[in-house]
Formats: sequence, structure tokens, C-alpha cells
Amino acid sequence: MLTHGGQTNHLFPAELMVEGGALPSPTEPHISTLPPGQAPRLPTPQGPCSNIMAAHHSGLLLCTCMLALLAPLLALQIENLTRLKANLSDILNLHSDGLHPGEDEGNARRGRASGTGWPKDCSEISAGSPSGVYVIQPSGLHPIVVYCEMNVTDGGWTVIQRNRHNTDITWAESWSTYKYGFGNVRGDYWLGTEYIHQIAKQKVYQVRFVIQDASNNIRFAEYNLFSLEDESQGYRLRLGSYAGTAGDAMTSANSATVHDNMKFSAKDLDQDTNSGNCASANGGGWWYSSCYSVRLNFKGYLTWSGLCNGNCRASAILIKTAPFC
Ligand SMILES: [Ca+2]
Repeated sequence: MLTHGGQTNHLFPAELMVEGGALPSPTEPHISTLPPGQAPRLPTPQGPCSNIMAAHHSGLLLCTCMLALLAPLLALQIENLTRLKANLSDILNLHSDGLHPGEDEGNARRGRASGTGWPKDCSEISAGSPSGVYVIQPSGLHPIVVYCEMNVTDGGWTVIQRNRHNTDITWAESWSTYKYGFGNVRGDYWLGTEYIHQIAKQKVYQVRFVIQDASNNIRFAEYNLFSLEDESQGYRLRLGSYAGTAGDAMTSANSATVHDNMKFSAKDLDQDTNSGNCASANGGGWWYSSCYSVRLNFKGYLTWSGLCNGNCRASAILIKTAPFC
């Protein structure tokens, strides 16, 4: 039994728990929370994209323009995802598998000692690597532990949220708890708003929301751009164009329930557009307006407007570097 974000989590066997959950100290490397024998898989840094983006500020505008021009191609790419339902289902189910052969702590140490460092996100992990828990180190940040989903399309997705209707996580956490994350990276968790911001500011990112509806169908909504402004700007959410099967509930809702361009709110920091406190009234931190069309950070059945109203069963949110950059 371990506590996470001020609460107790009985859901997962102790041998699968990451001590302290996904909740690192702001001053303590996240990797240090790994228990003995539960080392993350060897990250194999790669990726010309990271090299390009090392001086990416000048290329960011160009890349964004390219994304806008190539939006129709992104939509076409989505068609392939209908063949990946099984893999999408995997995202919503726990991967309780242990380390794969050859991916022990020694390998991880050699990865660091080689001077190549940790990957900056899951997209820098070698294609074909298994899904699971990895150490990444976004630029300017200490190493953190994340779940990498390697089975969808070409893999490389960093899971920033996962939740199921029967979760033990309350989700009704404070701003600072949301900032640094809570839960279990092998189960239901929030990676941490600050860490999501730090990852997504490195390059140009896309986001995929994966939703299991009331009939256990797997739906998704993808936005070809994803970023969070920094904390001083309230971690304001910025999304690009929609494609998918769940419906565009994040950007197309009316101003009272839209989420795109909203600041993040938690129960103790109201940054919504409602006269009341949406986070306090609705059980979890989120990019509320007044108040929501999407409720995924919630203990209980979930909502994705147009798909389910309080009866979706599970969700996951994944981010990855956008194509064409
Ligand atoms: Ca308010």
C-alpha cells in the first residue's frame, strides 16, 4: 500500500508500484523513485527530429505552417487507425509485464554512461521497443518516469494521463499535486502539468485522446498541434486541428464548455471562466471554461460530449512529436 498525492492506492500489486507513484519532488530526480529491480527500460536515444529542433525556434514557425498546409494528409493518416483498435485498447489496459530480456538496469546505466543521455520524450525511443515504463529527460529538466506507448502506429507516444471509471485515484487534487503528477505510471495517473508543459515545449507536438465508451468501443480524438503555456500563463491549452472518431469535444464546443485556449484549474486555483469553481465542483483539475464538455480527470464514469455523457469507461491522453518536422 503506497500513498500517491496524499491518497492511498490499493489498486496495484506492490511489485508493480513505483515508490511514491508518479509524484516526484520538484527538487528530486524522478528516476530515484524507482524501486530496486524495477528499473525502467533502456532508452535508446535517436531521432533526427530532436536534432532539427535543437535550434528549433527558427524552424517552429515554418513547421507550424507546414502542418496547416498538410492537414488533409493528417486526416488521411487517421484512416489507418481504424485498424488499430486492438492496440488502442491496450493503451487503456494496464501493462503489468515486467522488464523484457536485455532491458535491465545495467543497460539503462550504460545508456547514460555512453554520453547520449536519456531520450527527451518517448518519440526518441527506438521503433519496435515494447510499451512500458521508461526514463526520459526533457530539456532543462531532471529525469522523469513515464509510460511510453510504442504499439500505436509508429509508436513513440508519451502517456500523460490514464484513467478508468473504477480507479482508486480521486483526481480531486490540488494545483501543486497536479503540477508534479500523481498516481501510478503503470496504471491510472497524471504525469504532471509542469512536466507536460516541459515536454511539449521542446518541439512541435500532437495529442491523441483515447476514449473507451459505454459499449467498450475505443474512440479517439487527435489534434495536430498541442502545447501548454507555462505556469505563469496558467498552463493554458493550445490545440490544433481535429481528426478522429470520438468527435471534436475539446475545441468545437460553445464558449461555455470549450477547453481549447483555457487555463488549467484545480480545486485550489480557480482559473476558469465560470463565476464558481469548476474544478472544485466537478472533481478534478482540467482546462475548464464554464465548465466542461470533456471530463476525463474524474473518479467515476467519464464524459466526452457527443460520445458519452457521464458513462465512458476509460481514457488516455498521449502526446508525440508532430509529423513533418
Ligand atoms: Ca471561476
